[in-house]
Amino acid sequence: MAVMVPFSPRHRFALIIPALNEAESLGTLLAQVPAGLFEAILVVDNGSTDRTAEVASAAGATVIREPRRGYGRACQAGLAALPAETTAVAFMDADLSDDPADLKKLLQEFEAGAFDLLIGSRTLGWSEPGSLTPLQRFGNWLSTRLIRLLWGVRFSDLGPLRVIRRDALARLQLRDPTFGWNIEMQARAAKLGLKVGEIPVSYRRRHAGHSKISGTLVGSLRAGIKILWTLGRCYWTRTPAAP
Ligand SMILES: Nc1nc2c(ncn2[C@@H]2O[C@H](COP(=O)(O)OP(=O)(O)OP(=O)(O)O)[C@@H](O)[C@H]2O)c(=O)[nH]1
Ligand SMILES: [Mg+2]
Repeated sequence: MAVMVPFSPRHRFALIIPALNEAESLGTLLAQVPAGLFEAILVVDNGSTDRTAEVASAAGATVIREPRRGYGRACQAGLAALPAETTAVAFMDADLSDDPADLKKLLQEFEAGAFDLLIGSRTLGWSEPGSLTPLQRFGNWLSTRLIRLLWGVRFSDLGPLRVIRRDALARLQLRDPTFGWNIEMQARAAKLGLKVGEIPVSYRRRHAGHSKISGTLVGSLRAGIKILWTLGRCYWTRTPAAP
C-alpha cells in the first residue's frame, strides 16, 4: 500500500472483496489499493482451496470466513463484520479485473455528488477485449433497460466496482445469496428512489485463476436467469421496512 493520495474522505470507508480461490491475484490487488482511502479492507473467503486467506492477511487485509458459497452471501458476511464506525462500503472483485486505481475517483465522486450509490460502469469506461462476453454485454443491456422501464432510473452496467452508504444499504434489505446481489442492489435502490450515479471505469480480463460466474456458457446463462428472476422479485415484492 504505497501510493499517497491527496484525498481526505468525509465518509469512513471500508472495502469488501468477495474472493473464491483468487490467491494469484489478491496480493497484487491489495498492494495496488491506494493508501488512506479505507479504514478496513475485508476479504471474504468462501472456503477457498488455495492460499487466498493467507495471501490476503499477509497483505494486511482482514479475512472473513463464510462457509456457505455464494457472491451475495460473501457480501453479507463482509457487511456483518464491518467496523461500527464505517459509514460507506465499497465492493470490488478479487481477480484484478477491476482496477484498484479507479477506487480513488469512485470515492471522490461519491462524496462530491453526495450519492447514496455510485457504480463503476464498464460500459461508459474502457473494457479490455474479451473481459466481457457478448452474453454478459447483452445481459447487462437487457437488465439495465428493464430497470429504466420499471423504475425510470438509468444504469448502463451491473459492474462489481461500486460504493454505497451503509445506512442506504441497510434500507435495501438485500437478500440474494449468489449473483443476483448486484442487480438486487440496483433494482431496490431505483425502487426506493435513492440518489444513484455512475462513473466510467476500466475493466480487464481476469488476471489468473478460474471464473466462477461468466467464464462458462452455463455459468453465464445461470447468472442471466438469476438476474432476470431477481428483477421480477424486486418488482413484485414490497421492500420490507428497514428494521
Ligand atoms: N467469496 C466468494 N466469492 C465469490 C464466489 N463466487 C465468486 N466470487 C468472487 O466474486 C468475484 C466475481 O466472480 P468471477 O468468477 O470473477 O465472475 P466473473 O467476473 O463474472 O467471471 P470472469 O470474467 O471469468 O472473472 C470474484 O472475486 C470471485 O472470486 C463465492 O461463491 N464466494
Ligand atoms: Mg471476474
